[in-house]
Amino acid sequence: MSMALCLQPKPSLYFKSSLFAGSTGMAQFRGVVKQGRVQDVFHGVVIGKCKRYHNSSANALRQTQPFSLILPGAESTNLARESTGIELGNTLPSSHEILGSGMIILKNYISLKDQVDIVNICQKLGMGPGGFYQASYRSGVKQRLHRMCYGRNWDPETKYSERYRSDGSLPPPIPDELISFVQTAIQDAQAHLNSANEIPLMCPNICLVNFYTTTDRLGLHQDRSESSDSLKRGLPVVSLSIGDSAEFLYGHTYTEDENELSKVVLQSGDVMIFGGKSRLIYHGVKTIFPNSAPPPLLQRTKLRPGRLNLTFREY
Ligand SMILES: O=C(O)CCC(=O)C(=O)O
Repeated sequence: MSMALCLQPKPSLYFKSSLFAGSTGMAQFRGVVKQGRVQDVFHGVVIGKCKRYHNSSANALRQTQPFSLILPGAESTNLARESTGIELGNTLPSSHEILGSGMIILKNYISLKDQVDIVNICQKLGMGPGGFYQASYRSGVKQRLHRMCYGRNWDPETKYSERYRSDGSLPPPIPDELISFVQTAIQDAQAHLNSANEIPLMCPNICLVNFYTTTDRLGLHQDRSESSDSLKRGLPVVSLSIGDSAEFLYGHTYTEDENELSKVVLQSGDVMIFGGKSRLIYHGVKTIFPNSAPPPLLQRTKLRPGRLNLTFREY
C-alpha cells in the first residue's frame, strides 16, 4: 500500500530524522479481572453512570478542568523565550532491536525536536474538545490513565462502536504530520527486516494517546478492537514513547506469571512496532521510571512527570 492511498494531504512538516521529515511481578499489577484477563488499572473510584450526549456542543458540559500535560503553573510561561539556548540536538545514536517476527523497536528514532513538537501537539489537542479524560467502565470504575483519541473514539467498554464520548465530544483528526511520521517509521523498520511483509505498511486512522503518571500502569491486554480485516492482515500498531521510560511486558500467550513474559524498557524517543505475526501479542506497562525523561525535553516543554504514549492503528 502506498502513502498516496491514505488520501492524506501532503504533510507540511516532513523530514525523517528531524520528525516531520520524515521490579516486577505480574502479581503486582493492580487491575480488574474481566473475562479472565487483567484489563486495566484503576483508582477504584466509582463515579456513577455517565450521561451520553449525542451533540458535540455538550463538550461544554465537562465537569472538570481538562487534564494538562504541562506542569501546573507552567502553562503561561513563555517557553520559547525560556528555552533559548537549550540544546535539542540528539546525542544518542539511533539503533534498532528486533524482538520477534513482526516486532521491532527503533531506538532513539524520534529526535528531541520532534519529541517537543509531539508534546506540543498533544497538549494543544488535549486541552480542546475530545481532550484527555479518564474513561470509565459501566460499573462506574474509572480508568487511571488519562487518554484521548485521534481519528476515532475508543472506549474500554464500547471499543470503537460509539462515535462520541460520554461528554459528547468527537475525537480530533490525526495530525497529518504524525501520519507521515508513522508511515516513514514503518518503512524504516521494514528495511531492517528479512522481508518487508513481516510488518505491512498501513494508513493510520486511529491514535490512542495515553498519559501515565509515574504510578500508573497498564494491565496485560491485546489490541484487538480493530476490524477483522486489519487484524487478519497484521496491520501494525506503531507506538511512540515520550517522557519517562517505561518497563513494557509482552508475550504471545496470556499469563498471570510475569516471569513468563518478555520485558523491554521503552525510552523517550523510541518507536515500537508490532504487526504481522506479533500483531496480537499480549502487552502491558508495568513500571514508569521517575526522573528518566531527557532534561532538555522537560526544559523545553515543561512536561509533567510521567510518560506520553501514542499508539497508531488502522481500523
Ligand atoms: O504505553 C504503551 O507502551 C502501550 C499502550 C497500549 O498498550 C495501548 O494503548 O493499548
